[in-house]
Amino acid sequence: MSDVKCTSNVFHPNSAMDFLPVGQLRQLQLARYQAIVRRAYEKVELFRKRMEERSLKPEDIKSLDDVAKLPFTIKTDLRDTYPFDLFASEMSDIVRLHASSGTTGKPIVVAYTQQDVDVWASVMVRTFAACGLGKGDIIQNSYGYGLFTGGLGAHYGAEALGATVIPTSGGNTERQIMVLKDFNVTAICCTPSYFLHIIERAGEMGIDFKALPLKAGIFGAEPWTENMRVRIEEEGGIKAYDIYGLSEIIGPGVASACCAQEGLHIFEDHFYPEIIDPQTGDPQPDGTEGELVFTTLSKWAMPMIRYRTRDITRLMTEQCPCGRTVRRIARIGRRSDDMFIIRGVNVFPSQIEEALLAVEGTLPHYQIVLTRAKGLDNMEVQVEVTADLFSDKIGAMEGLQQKLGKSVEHIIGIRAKVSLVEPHTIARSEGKAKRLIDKREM
Ligand code: DLL
Repeated sequence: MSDVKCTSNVFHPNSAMDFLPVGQLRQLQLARYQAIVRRAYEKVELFRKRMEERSLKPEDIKSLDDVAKLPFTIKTDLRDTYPFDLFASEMSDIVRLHASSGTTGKPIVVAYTQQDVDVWASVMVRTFAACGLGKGDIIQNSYGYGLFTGGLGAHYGAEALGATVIPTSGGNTERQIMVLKDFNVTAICCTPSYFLHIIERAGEMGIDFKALPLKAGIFGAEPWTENMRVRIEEEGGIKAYDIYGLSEIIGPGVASACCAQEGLHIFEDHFYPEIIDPQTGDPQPDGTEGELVFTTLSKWAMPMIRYRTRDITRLMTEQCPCGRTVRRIARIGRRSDDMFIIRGVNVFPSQIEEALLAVEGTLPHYQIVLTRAKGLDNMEVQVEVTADLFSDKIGAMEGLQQKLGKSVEHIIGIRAKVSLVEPHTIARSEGKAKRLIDKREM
């Protein structure tokens, strides 16, 4: 608590585990790791077979270093065992199912016992507390309710926190704005791109966003950049916190930003992190960028052992000014699988966003369109510009276009056609923004 940035640190009894001495935390993690491997071995056929192929028994996990011997679990394992074959509990002990998009048409299914749902609420309480919220806050939950884990995950956490939760779910932006304004909402939960849409619509409705009691946004479920955070904070007059999670592990509540807003603390007593080289699968030392892998240490209905998230980040081990001892992950800007290759160069949509937002006059609404003509790949970046600029002289537009082109080229190393479009021309999303349109025939 040495840093002035962290004066808003809110302590909630559930957060005690965030501050555990590291030695104690490692002991707890090992005991839980051993128990969950035993459970998965005894109850889940796919996992047992993979252990047997490696001549491994649960008792071979004697230290946390031994976990590197265990097989990985990947997204297609969930597709191949669809719908219920990874469950370790009887259906009669499962109180909730959620689903998320898979690699093919079928979704992946995830399950929770009552104990799992309780753990989920408790890690969401720790998330909200880390973001400075507590009893007395009025939380508008605009994550989608339904099969998506965002809505119900945040909902039960907000209730357990003792806050007032308004379950608006996603969509109907004008009603969202009415609720924000009339119900004295102090925090909103949604994707960062949807929040931008809300601010923009509120502006058109003549609402002064900064005059509202809203003080925090609990944003996640899609990659966003530090530039975008700064813009949201300026335009919304709020603190914008990054929260991370994935259905396979629990949903939201795996990791959260804190008052220091530098990286996201992992709730390590429930989710054991590793960073691996995405090509070789080899464990990487702390601080090295690579693919994030999680083992669920307490998830009873559907234990996940060494699940490869495809999210690229690094583990930050330096002491955080907020005082939490659990490790952090750096903001996740990209996945190992949303990468596209154009003219032999690997590109991530978040890199394009960064290039665009580095230039004044653009709005954070953009789309990347990939086409192929006569065997040549082309990339067009369509980006909305402010209304003032759009109505301005042709010269100014051309100047901006060139600047953006250079900025993109500077960051990704190849040229792209930049098209400036009027505000509101790019389709808005109420959930995850669709940034990439790949029209190439692969
Ligand atoms: O998006 C869970 C969630 C809901 C997280 C609400 C945060 C808030 P899935 O639909 O399974 O679960 O998608 C998980 O979304 O592997 C990341 O690639 C991406 N993702 C989630 N949060 C972030 C974030 C939910 N803060 C996938 N930054 C993950 C970057 C994120 N990417």
